[in-house]
Amino acid sequence: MSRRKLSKQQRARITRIQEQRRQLADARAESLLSKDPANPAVEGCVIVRHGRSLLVRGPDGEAVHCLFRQNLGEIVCGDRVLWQPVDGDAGVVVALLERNTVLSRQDHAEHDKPIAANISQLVVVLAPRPEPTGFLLDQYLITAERIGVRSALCLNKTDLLDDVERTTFRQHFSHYENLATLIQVSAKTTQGLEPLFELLRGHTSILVGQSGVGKSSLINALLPGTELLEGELSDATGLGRHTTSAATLHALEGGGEIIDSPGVRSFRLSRLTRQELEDGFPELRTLKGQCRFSDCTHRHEPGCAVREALEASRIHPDRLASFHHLAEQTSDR
Ligand SMILES: Nc1nc2c(ncn2[C@@H]2O[C@H](COP(=O)(O)OP(=O)(O)OP(=O)(O)O)[C@@H](O)[C@H]2O)c(=O)[nH]1
Ligand SMILES: [Mg+2]
Ligand SMILES: [Zn+2]
Repeated sequence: MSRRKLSKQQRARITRIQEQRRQLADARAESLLSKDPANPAVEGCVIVRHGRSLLVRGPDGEAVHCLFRQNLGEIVCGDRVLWQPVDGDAGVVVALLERNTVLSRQDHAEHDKPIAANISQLVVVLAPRPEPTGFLLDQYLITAERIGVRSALCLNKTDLLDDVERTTFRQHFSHYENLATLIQVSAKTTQGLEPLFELLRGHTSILVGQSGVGKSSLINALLPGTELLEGELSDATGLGRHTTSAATLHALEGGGEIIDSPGVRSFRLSRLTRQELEDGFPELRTLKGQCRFSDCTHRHEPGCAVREALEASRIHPDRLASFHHLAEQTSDR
């Protein structure tokens, strides 16, 4: 059942239960801290969050189970934290360090919900199956523009296509080549994996996209050691397939980190003003102030620089259609 359909009473009950759990988690964290008050706090990076507990990477690369003080806000994968070792091999996170970047999506109540922090690159994964939607891709690219990270398109499952289909598939996205790096790869045959490695080197990247495009498979191919874990998990669920449920960070050999994220059916942008939306499209941003009317909608006005660019093939019609679609949802419409 979707959140929206819950009654007021049900919502109040959920809020009450959540608050009780929060207080319980806080009490446990404080009780652990009081047992080992003298341990100095050390810096770490959040590998994954499961509800009210975290897996944090310690100074020697070891993974430590941590509780966290509940007044620290939403801690997510990729966050840098200070944690205090307690009780043998566990820890309590006592501070959240400043973030360089944060990737968020909107939840049902239209609140921004962080997904991952401190990323420097957003890699949108697409595959011939499930069929890609350009609209979702555009929303990711706008987000990357807005938070100031590099973006790339990774076309996976090329083994499912013959040579002609592969060329067609790539051509379908060729107009994105001005906006993002384009890579064709197969997690199954590992063809094209080397350029992907190069792209990721030295960056903290997040793989995003629809469920089933092969994000986790790509990470398994990049980091053969993790394959075992995925296989075990997938057998344990009995589903024969493991659907990622929480954003998880993996260290890459040779430097850099990669975050696997749960698949989405749709990605809701934060609520933007029309100007913010235009700024999310580099090809529109460069034409800023060049239309005859300052409130030009770029649909039918005379002297529209955007429509001129469209006619001169400097803007792709699908991108402009995406813009118009999204403009209908801007906050200052
Ligand atoms: N033929 C082929 N199948 C692939 C390839 N990569 C992944 N698959 C298959 O696609 C299915 C989904 O792969 P996952 O890696 O679980 O996809 P995901 O994007 O992580 O999915 P979520 O975790 O649900 O978001 C699995 O059955 C994979 O075996 C590929 O390169 N070629
Ligand atoms: Mg996955
Ligand atoms: Zn215009």
